[in-house]
Amino acid sequence: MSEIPEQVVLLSDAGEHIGVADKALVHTTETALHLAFSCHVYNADGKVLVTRRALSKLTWPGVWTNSFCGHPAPGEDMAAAIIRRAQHELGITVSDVQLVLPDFRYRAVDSSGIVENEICPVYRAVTTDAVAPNPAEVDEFEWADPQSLHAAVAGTPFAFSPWLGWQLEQLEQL
Ligand SMILES: [Mn+2]
Repeated sequence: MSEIPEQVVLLSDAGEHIGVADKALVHTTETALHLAFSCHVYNADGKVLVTRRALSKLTWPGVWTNSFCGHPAPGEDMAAAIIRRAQHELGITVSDVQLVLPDFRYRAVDSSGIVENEICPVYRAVTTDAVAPNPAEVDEFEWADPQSLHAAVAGTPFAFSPWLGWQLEQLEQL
């Protein structure tokens, strides 16, 4: 069975769509700027979902990070991409999807040398579902008190994904 390779949207420095690329080929040591999103999922108790990236992932394997991230497919609505990835990575349905950092952008280099380079608007969403992680994406997860997570990431940012640290810094300034 063959699958169409997952594609990402390439962006100009001004954020205009300038093309598409295979997701599997875009993340290299000279990754071109592309469109992504990050999502922070909350439960009914106000806890935030923190996930540990699968050990098999190309970038930042085994690193603790925000609930989930993804790349919208060319022409795909961002909310639709978020709902799709929540189901794929975590087996959950999310609702009340809110854009909280529309202009978030970052470039980071993994210890392997692989670069992430994204315009990556940040969303928050809620779920009432039990998390059922896809082992190809998520190794472990925890529901954390948001203030405790902020303190941990601010105190030891090296123990988390770089984008989580930058996102929490910017969210604190809202
Ligand atoms: Mn990416």
